[in-house]
This record gives sequence, structure tokens and C-alpha cells, in this order.
Amino acid sequence: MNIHTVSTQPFTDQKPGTSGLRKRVPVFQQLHYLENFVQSIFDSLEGYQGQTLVLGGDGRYYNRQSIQIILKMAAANGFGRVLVGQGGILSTPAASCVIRKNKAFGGIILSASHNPGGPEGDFGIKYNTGNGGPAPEKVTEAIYERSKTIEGYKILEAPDVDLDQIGISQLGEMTVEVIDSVSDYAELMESLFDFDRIRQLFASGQFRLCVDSMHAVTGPYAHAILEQRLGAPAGTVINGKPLEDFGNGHPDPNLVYAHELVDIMFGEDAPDFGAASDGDGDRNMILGCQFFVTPSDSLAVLAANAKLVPGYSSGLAGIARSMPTSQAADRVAAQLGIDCYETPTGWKFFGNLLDAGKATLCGEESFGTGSNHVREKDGLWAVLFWLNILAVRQQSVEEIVQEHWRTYGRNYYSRHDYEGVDSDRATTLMGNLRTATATLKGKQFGAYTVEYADDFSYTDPIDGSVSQKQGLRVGFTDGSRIVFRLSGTGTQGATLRVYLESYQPDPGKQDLDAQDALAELIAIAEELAQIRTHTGMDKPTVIT
Ligand code: VG1
Ligand code: CO
Repeated sequence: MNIHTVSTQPFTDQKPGTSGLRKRVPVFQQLHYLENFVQSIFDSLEGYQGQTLVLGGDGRYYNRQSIQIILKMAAANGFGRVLVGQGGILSTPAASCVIRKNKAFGGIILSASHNPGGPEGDFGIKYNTGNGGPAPEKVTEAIYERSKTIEGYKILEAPDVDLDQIGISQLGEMTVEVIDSVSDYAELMESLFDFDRIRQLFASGQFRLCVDSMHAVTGPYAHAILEQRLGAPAGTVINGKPLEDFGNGHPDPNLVYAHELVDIMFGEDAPDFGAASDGDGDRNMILGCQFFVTPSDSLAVLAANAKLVPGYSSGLAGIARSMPTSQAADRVAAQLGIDCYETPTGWKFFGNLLDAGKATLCGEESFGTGSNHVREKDGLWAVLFWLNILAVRQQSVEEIVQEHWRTYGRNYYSRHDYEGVDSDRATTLMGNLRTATATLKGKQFGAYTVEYADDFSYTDPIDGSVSQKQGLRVGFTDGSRIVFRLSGTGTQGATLRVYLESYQPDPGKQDLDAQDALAELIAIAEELAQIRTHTGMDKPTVIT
């Protein structure tokens, strides 16, 4: 066998962020850059000799080349078998599913998720552990530490593997199995949801769906599950062919970037239900006819209706949400008499709660919802969950949400993103704000009085690990909140995220536009953080 040890020098910038290492493609294309990081992953693990690794990505530019490199490195480092998605394709939730189903040692997922792709776009890589979930902070820290001292990597000299043909081949002493990217995942979905009932909904001819895969990874999954297995008419899925540059789009399913779907759902003769997913298929946006469901509300609605869905008919053990996510889910949890956990941003913080059976559903305001069926958020799963609820309740999306608000009250919610901010200026803004939080308690801003102001710190209830500086939050006595965070997934400059929330129990006041309902809080956020001065921007880049 022809195994080479290639000597290399460390890069200083291989610190994983909220979800893996994300950099621009030209950064990854530097000599040894990808190899150094992959070897740093392997060097931080113990006991993988002869074990199985799962490998796949969202199909973006540099996916295929990276997979060939990683396969040869896995062989040289002693893995026994690699399961790789056909064509190098595995959505993030499907990768999680395949890791769990095959009891793999772990997996490597290649994606920069919702970031644009192409030769000048972004690329990313992350490691998932044997539970199918993103590596926890102690693992990503170890990988980063290793990357700072690495001196060489191991790689097998061998011809490329044919990724397009399903089947088994040999790479040195390691077996490579090219697997169908969809089937394991589709089977899992079928075990959770009432496919017959959803089939009837489509067969009724009274219901129309539009799913925008944004030329990203969910296309093959959505075609196979929605159109082939559930009988939705051909054409239900749009932009369903994964492209290396996402058709020049920005595969982020929000009101700004998924404008094609938004135009359809808010246009004339709009379908009843619309959904979009992101680059790697773990996010979802839910729309009704002329109606937008915030991700925080979506989580709350799924939780409140979970018993209607076969996979969750025995009820939920608990709910978990990231700190900036609205407290709508907390109200459902209180009603159900179950716990609601508040974690830092990033799916890796849900893993322990899911493994310990403390939470069944999890969600983030950033268009992420999921459950204990895998250890990643799952875009298509959320669409199927909604479809199942719609099929049972026979009401529109809007009716279901309105009814939810009448029962639980409405948590008005919005996130304002300022993208491409100068990093130093963003750091100054956060620094000033951090200092100010110490003296905010009890202060009055118009009708609002500050009840607490702090930098969110989380102690994991299972392993006791502590994560600090997870976002500055200012809470008011009426339950309203403003949260400030810097993004940990961007690749250029800094992105400031401002999260705004207020609670409205009065059904007579629940149909305002969120920006209007939150106007006073938006002004307070500006006053507190001096956003315009520090960012040099007079309005957010993206409002959701
Ligand atoms: C963002 C979201 C966060 C999400 C993360 C990864 O992180 O806010 O909720 O978990 O992206 O999602 P940040 O640090 O940029 O705010 V994905 O679909 O990019 O894997
Ligand atoms: Co994603």
C-alpha cells in the first residue's frame, strides 16, 4: 500500500465556529489547507481504527474534490469503511441518519450551509460524532488545538473513487461503499409521519404545495419523498436540481433570499403551503397562503400539535430552544407540563439533551427545527410534520397559527441582521454593550423597565460543561427581550444579529405587523447599541 506522510505547516485560522469550519473556497484550495484540518480531526479522535466513517456534502463547489481527498486520508489513517453518499451528496440530516443507522464512528459533512457557493463562494467542513450530532465544543476545541501544531498528514496514493455508481470498492485496506443518498432518510421519515393521510391530502385535489429547494441539497430528497412517495404532483418541488453554485443564489430560506417562493406564496392564486430549505437541508421556512410563519412560532405549533403525528403520539419529553429563539415554545411546554431548555445558539448544544431523553423537539429562530429522530436540525422533516398536521386538522396554515396565538398568546418576533460589518467595529459595539449591561438593571426606556441584562452563559445539565459569552441579552419586566450576538458562521467581516421579542396575550392585538409591534424595542436596541454609528449602516441587511 502506498501511504504517504506529507509534511505540512499549521494554519492559524482553523477554529470551527457555530457549525464547523467555514471559509471561502480559495482559502480551502490553499495547498494542504483541507488536509491539515482533516488530519487534525482524525488526530483528535481515539479508537476509530477499523471503524466506519460517513461522508457527504451539500454538492457545492469543491465537494467532489474534497471527498476524494478525505477518502484517501481516511484509508491512510486506518478507517475500516467509509459510507459515502452517491455523487458525494448527503444532506446534513441524512448524514446524521446514516451515522446512527449504521452505528458509524462518526461522519464528516461538507457544507457551508446557507452561505453562497461557487469558486468564489464559501465551503465548509464539520465533524459529527457517533450519536449523529455535531461535535461538542470540547471536540472542536481539540481539533483547533491540533491544527495549530500539526506537522504532517497521511494520505493513500490511489486513483479516485467512482462516486456516481452505487456499490462497494476498495481503497487500500478500507472499503468504500457508495450509498443511495435518500433511501435511509426517506425510510426514517415514513416511520414518523402518517404518509397515507398526507397522500390523501394531495389526492383530494384541494391542496397545493410548493417546495423551493433553492438548487441545493434537498432537491433529490424532496422529489423522492413528496412527489414520488406521497404523490404530490410533478412540479411541486422547484429548483430541485443541486448545482455547485446554487444557480448563483444564496441558499438561505428566509423572506429575502427565498424571494422566488415568497413571490409565489404572496402572489395571486397562491398555493396552500410553501416551504424552502437551505444549502445542506437542515433549515426550513414555512409559509401559508399569503402568510409567513416565524421559525419560533413553527416550533411552538409543532410542539402543541405533536400528538397528531404518529412518531410523537405518546407526547414529548421536553422541548429545547436556543436562547435567542422566542419564548413561544416555553408557553406550550408550560401548558403540557414539560421542561423547556434554553441553550446557546448552534445545534451541538441540543445533543446531550436529546441523548439523555430530556428533550424531544428542538428549535432555533434561524429556521431550524428538529427532534430526537436524528441529531441535526431537519428541513424536510419540518415540512412533513406540518403536512401531517394540515392533513389531520384540515385547516389552513394561517388558521392554525392564529388559533395558536389565541390559545397561548403571540410572541411578536423579529431578527435584524447587519451583514459585512467591519470586524473591529463590531467588536467595539459588543464590548461597549457588555460594559453597559452591568448598569442597565432597573433602568427605564419608555414603557419598558430592564429586569436583567447579562452575557448569556450556559451550563450543560448533562455533562456540566460551561459555555460563556453566548450573546448579550436585555430582558424587560413584561417579558420582552432584546438579544445581541455576533454570527459564528460568516466568512467575511462580522455579522451583527439583533433579536427582538415581545409578548401579546390580547387576541385583539395579535394581528399587527411584527415590525410595527416591535417598533419601540427596535428603537431601544438602537439607543443601547448605537448600531448606526458603529456599523455605518442605517438599516439591517436582512430582516426576518
Ligand atoms: C447561524 C444561526 C444558528 C445556526 C447556525 C448553523 O449561526 O444563527 O442558529 O445553528 O447558523 O446553521 P450564527 O452563528 O451565524 O448566528 V446552518 O443551517 O448554517 O448549519
Ligand atoms: Co444549514
